[in-house]
Amino acid sequence: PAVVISGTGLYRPPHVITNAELVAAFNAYADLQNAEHAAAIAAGERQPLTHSSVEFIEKASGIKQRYVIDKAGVLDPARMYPRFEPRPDEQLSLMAEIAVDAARKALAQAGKTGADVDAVLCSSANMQRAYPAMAVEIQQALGAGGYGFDMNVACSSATFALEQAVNAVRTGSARCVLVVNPEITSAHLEWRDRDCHFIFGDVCTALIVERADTATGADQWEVLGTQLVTQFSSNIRNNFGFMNRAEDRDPNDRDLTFYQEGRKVFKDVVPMAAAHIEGHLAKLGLEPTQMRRFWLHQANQGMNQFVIRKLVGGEAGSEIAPLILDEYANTASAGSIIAFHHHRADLAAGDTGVICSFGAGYSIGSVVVKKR
Ligand code: CO8
Repeated sequence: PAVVISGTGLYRPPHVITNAELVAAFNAYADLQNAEHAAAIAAGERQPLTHSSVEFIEKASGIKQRYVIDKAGVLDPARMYPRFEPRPDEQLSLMAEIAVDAARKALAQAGKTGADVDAVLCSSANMQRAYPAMAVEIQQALGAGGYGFDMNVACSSATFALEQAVNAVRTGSARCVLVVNPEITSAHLEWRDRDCHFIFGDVCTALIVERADTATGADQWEVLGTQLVTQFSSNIRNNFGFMNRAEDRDPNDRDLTFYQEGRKVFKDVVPMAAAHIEGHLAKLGLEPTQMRRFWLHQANQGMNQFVIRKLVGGEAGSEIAPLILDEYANTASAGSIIAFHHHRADLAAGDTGVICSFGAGYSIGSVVVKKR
């Protein structure tokens, strides 16, 4: 049967951090560190920390601001990460809370309620806990039936989950699937590292996937095809995990949060993503130039421009490949879904486009959709 995306939803955190605020906090942190280690720096035993700059961030990435769930902790130069209150087991967890918010909006758009959902996929670059699965908590909070499970493919978590959702509906394993991507990136970003402190923002996206013959919403997108690929690389990595305690690791060790070889990633992703999209479209008998829109992963403005140039030979104007990273920064797996959420209303029935993520792994997932 034909399968459609019949609704999208977005949870946007209440606080904005501008680049100017971010850089001021980082520079204050660097000054504090340099004062604390002045003797070692003077003796040549330690390198001083250098200041960050708004101009660098905007030129290198295109990011102008980011949304975060907790602003005070991130901007406190004596802390430099968010502060979250631990919650009792009886209370809805934070990740589930933002997922439920995004899910309700997606359900409303699809004209559905939680009771219509019979599978929940919670897919994101980081899970708040080991178990029980976040998806099962979200399923209960929404009054959904069926089953739920968590999955993680870093920045490609949303597109990889979309393929699982489409297949579940196609095979009859579920009739209506909720995919949620709660990305609390502020908790795994190293805000004390000038090379990457500007990269991420918090958000949650939700998608409803169902059979076309049960869909009643006004805005339906038939899924023409999905294609996934992975290729191992440590160029984007985070070694946080359940074995850290047994390894006697310090939770502040640099490799227990996000780290990357940004230049190498940039170089690898452009040819890999362009070839992936081209190959996927060819399998469907389609050409890149026939696509009305590319909703691409939102990590770097320049990277998306290169991918589009390779695909269609032209500039990546907002008409072809809308950017949301200026406002949201990199939101891991949610980025391409935010672009799809905000930038599809102007397309007409019959128009086609590609949702495509690129992420750690490496991982690339593309979903070709057509407006009904
Ligand atoms: N302020 C001022 N100066 C700075 C700062 C700062 N905050 N940070 C670095 N600099 C300086 C450096 O010291 C360096 O100085 P010098 O030239 O004197 O040595 C200079 O600026 C250049 O530094 P970089 O080479 O590190 O800077 P880049 O131009 O490479 O920009 C980026 C850094 C923006 C991170 C860039 O490398 C990038 O975006 N890379 C792509 C990777 C990416 O987007 N990562 C984001 C998270 S991972 C993700 O979302 C998935 C991506 C795709 C996965 C691939 C799947 C196939």
